[in-house]
Order: sequence, then structure tokens, then C-alpha cells
Amino acid sequence: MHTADWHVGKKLGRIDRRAEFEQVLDELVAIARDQRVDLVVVAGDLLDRAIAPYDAISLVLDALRRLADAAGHVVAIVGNHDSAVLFELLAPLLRDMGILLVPRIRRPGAGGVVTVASRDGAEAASVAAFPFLHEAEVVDFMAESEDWFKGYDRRVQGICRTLCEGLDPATVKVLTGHFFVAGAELGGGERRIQVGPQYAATAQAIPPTVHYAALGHVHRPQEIQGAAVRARYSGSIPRSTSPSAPTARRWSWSRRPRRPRRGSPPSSSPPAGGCCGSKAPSRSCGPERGPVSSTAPTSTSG
Ligand SMILES: [Mn+2]
Repeated sequence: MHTADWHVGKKLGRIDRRAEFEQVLDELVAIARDQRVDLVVVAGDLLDRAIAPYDAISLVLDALRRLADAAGHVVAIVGNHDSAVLFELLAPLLRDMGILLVPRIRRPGAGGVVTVASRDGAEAASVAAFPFLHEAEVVDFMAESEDWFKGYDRRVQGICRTLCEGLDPATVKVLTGHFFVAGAELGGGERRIQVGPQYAATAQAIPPTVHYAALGHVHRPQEIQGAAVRARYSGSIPRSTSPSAPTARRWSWSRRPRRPRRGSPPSSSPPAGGCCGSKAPSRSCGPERGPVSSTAPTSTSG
């Protein structure tokens, strides 16, 4: 199940929206339980501010705990509104509860890829986790301005590739990231200065070897056009400008890709449109597996 951009703590003018957040988070927990979800991926912006009020932090912690109880595991990455320092502080305390927080971009073997088992222990998923990358960490602002944007796209693509090369081919392979993909439609509530379109990745950044890409950052739920596999923005949960927009998306692998038999030859890439999504949760994922590169990961310090 894929969700993102909770922005807990966000207010509507002076109006406190705690009751709304409680209600939507209750709904997510109920979906995770009723759909027998094995993993919840939260693709960033759990909180609305880096220095969040304690009651907002407590609401998020409670939601994560209940989601982990329902699904077994939660993987959550830092978005541009979250505090990496807070996530770092909480990560070791929450790990034993099945809540895996990824505060910073790390190489696959150093926390950039996390692997979790399904509730029945029969299968596993590995998640390439790509927390928010600020353009200031990438762009040389002394260079020509047209190079700024190209440099950002190249870096995002390199990080996605390196992380996804670290995914275990015997598992369900998921990429989660908090970045803007060019062409995505904003949904309202994003702070325009922090969401592209200048600092944008392209759909090609999503490697064709994953089964699903769970993205956050853009608040309107949508498919990523032009991606080689099924990739989505789940959308944000607080309603801001578009009351008709669906509040949350989910996916599950109640029908999982079959585990390849031992010694079976590597098969071809997964078909476009790939894996179980919200619109067709019962659709079979098929047995296809993407090839996994055996080359050494390229350097993508960031
Ligand atoms: Mn957001």
C-alpha cells in the first residue's frame, strides 16, 4: 500500500485540522487491515514542517505504529517538509516495531535499500528508498542556469539507478522517492517554490527493473506518464483546493509476483503498466522479473 504527503500539522488558516487527520489516518489503517496489506510505503512529507508541533509528531507516530500493526512493516522516507534529523533520532527507536525510517540518501548496502518479509514470511519485498534531494546539494549555482536543471535530472536518475541495482531480484522490487517528475500535474497545497517544474526528473529516471514506483511530492494522485513500469504519485491526504480528488491511493500484492524457481534462467523486463495498483488491486502481477545489473554501482554521491 502506497501513501504519501500526509502533511500532518497543516492548518487551514487558523483552523486546526487534527480531527480531519485523525479520520484519514484511521481510514488508512482500516484499509491496511482489511486489504491484508504486507507493507505500507509512505513516500515522504509525513509532517508539514521540519519543526513540527508535538501533537502532530505524536499523531504521525501513532499512525505509523497502527499501520505497522496492521501490515507488519512500514517504510517511510523523508520528504522536503520532514526533518531528516528527527527521522534519524526516531529510526532506531521504531525499527523493532517494524517501522523503517529512511532519513537520508544512502548507498544500497548502507540503508538505501531495505528488505522486509510479508506477514506470512513466505515472501519479501525490497525497497529502494530515495528521500528528498534538495537542489542545493546538487546544483552548481555558479554554472550557467540551463545546466542547473539538467544536472538535477542526471543526479536523480543516477541515484535511482544505483539504488535499484541493489534490489534483491528474488523479492518484490519497489522504488520509493520524493521528487518531481516533469509533466506531473500539481494538485494544490504544494508550495510552488518547492515543487518543480525547474528541478524535475524525467520518467526515464524510474528503472524498468522495478515492479512499482511509489512516489511522493506532488499532491494530485496520478500515474507517471511515460514510465516503463507502473509508477504513481499517491496524492496528499489533506484536502486543500480539490475536494473531489481522491484522498489516498493504495496498492497491495495480495497476488504477488511468483518467486523464481531456484536455478531458473533470468527472464525479461516486466511489461509496461507492471504491477498491482489501486485501480485493479486483484490484477495479477505476473511472473516477469527484470534483469538485475551485475555491474558495480556508479558513483552518485549526494
Ligand atoms: Mn508534499
